[in-house]
Amino acid sequence: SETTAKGIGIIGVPFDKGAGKVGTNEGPNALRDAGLIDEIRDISVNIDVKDYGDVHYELTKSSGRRINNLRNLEHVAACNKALAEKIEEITNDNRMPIALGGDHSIAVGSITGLRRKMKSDDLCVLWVDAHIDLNTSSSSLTGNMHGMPVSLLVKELRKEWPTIPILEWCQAQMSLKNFCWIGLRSTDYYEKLMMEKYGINYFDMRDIERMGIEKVVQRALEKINLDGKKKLHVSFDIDALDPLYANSTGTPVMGGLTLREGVFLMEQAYNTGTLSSLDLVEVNPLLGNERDVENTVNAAKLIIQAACGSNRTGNL
Ligand code: 5AB
Ligand code: MN
Ligand code: MN
Ligand code: MN
Repeated sequence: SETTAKGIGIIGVPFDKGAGKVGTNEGPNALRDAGLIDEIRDISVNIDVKDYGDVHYELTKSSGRRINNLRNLEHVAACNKALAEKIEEITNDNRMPIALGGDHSIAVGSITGLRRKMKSDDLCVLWVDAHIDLNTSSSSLTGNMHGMPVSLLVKELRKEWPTIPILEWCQAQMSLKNFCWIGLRSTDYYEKLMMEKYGINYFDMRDIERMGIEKVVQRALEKINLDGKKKLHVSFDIDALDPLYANSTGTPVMGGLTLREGVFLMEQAYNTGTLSSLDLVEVNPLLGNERDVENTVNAAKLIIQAACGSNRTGNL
């Protein structure tokens, strides 16, 4: 396929300032220490993986005006601005970027970086999550920006936001029509209102129960990429998985995807030939017991490997 990048580019985003708990900043190194990079290399002899290291950022001097209910806004803005530039660099190198979170606020930088290289309508997003992450500064009950990334990226919700000078570079040009969610089971009241108002595309855990994961993935891709001409970004929040497999995360919700469903979803995304980038977020090695951390990291690795074309039958 013409969209297939020459190689893979890993970028770590050791960031937790968008979440309510500390620890997702340890995510990238937990994945690397568990052998992620070599395991991707083992997928096939001609796979070409480059580790771009971690995103570093410096706080820009605050614009002065404080925006209500956005915890650590300066950090979230600065980190994502730096990430967007890295993602742009990786795509310029003709590699598929994989952003290792970090909390889910990093999707703002990762999707903004991708979108700079294409028309907004040429990109579609599969958001795999227990949560819909559609809050605004006025609707959020927590002020945690990992619950707000989508609303910062889409034009439909631009009017719900005050002007935020330090986020000016994030232009909110995506459309909700190009997003589809899988795995939902915990949405806030205001988020549900928006889901209705904008006719948002989603498949929640009940849909997975009824249709099975294969149909759900197929229908989701039909909704956002019917002719397969768009590039596909998958933003995978590890809390989409059931806490049995991924308990080391800040906002676990029972009754989630099995690891097999998560891996299958990603295999099918890869098989479209349109998969062109991935976020794997919300792994928090400081939460849970030793076994939880091991399970969560291993689950995340399997999801990432599936995005790189690993095949459970065994690769040639
Ligand atoms: B995650 C909640 N809706 O806004 C909020 O893990 C949870 O990136 C957000 O999906 C969860 O704080 C954010 C209550
Ligand atoms: Mn979540
Ligand atoms: Mn999320
Ligand atoms: Mn979470």
